[in-house]
Amino acid sequence: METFLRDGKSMLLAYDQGFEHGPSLDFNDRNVDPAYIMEIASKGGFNGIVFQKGLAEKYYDGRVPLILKTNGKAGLAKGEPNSRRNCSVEYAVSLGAKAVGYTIYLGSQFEGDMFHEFGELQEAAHERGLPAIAWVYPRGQGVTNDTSKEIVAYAARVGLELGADAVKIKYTGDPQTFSWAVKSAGKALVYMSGGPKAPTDEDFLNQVRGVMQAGATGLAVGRNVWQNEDPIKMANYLRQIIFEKKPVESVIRA
Ligand code: FBP
Repeated sequence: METFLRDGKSMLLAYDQGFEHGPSLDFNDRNVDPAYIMEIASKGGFNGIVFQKGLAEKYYDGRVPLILKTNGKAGLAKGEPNSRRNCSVEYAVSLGAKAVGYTIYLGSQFEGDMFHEFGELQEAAHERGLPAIAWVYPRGQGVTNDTSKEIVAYAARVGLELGADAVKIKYTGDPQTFSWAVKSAGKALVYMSGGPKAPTDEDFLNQVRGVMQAGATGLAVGRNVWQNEDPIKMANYLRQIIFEKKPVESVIRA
């Protein structure tokens, strides 16, 4: 994961929501354009950008290390979530990827299929010297509260045991409970998944500060950056909290 770290910390920009949620739910006239997101990743000082292969083929320009997301599901189908691979490690490498990503829906009826596919992906990635990042999202018939201390720690642990170099998990809401997830992840690095845009910048920054206080490596965020009126300003705030460990008030008032 070295490629994506600065002083052991990291800030990644995620942009697969057009696939996961559909463009009408999350995008406006500006952020519907992947070239705009590439610009934010570069100017905002992000340590990596997450694209599906179609966006990587047409918009990735090499300015920021690429994480190729190798599976995904659209938001229209009902029922138990399943997400299958749509890109090989070889093809990801040919597009310039320095890591591969994969979502596992822990608790779904189909979790076994995703464990299996992630296992294959992780081995193929490691054979080529690439890290494998697991988005582990508890979801489906076995899950009632996907942000409880117990379930988020379980997600982190499954990622570790499946050989993920890093896990991307949801925030539990406070540093104390999130630190149990970080401990459970062991040597797998922990990234917080951003979630829907918070009501204010301060609300989101408080989450990020809590995540870092809990010992996480950083965050892999989408909507809270590129839905912001001023994504570069938000990126500047985030860098100060993640890398300089500044408190939220001093960052916002500076
Ligand atoms: P956000 O910061 O916008 O939540 O992005 C993180 C992410 O993991 C994306 O990679 C993915 O598209 C999205 O969340 C999935 O969200 P969910 O499945 O929870 O609706």
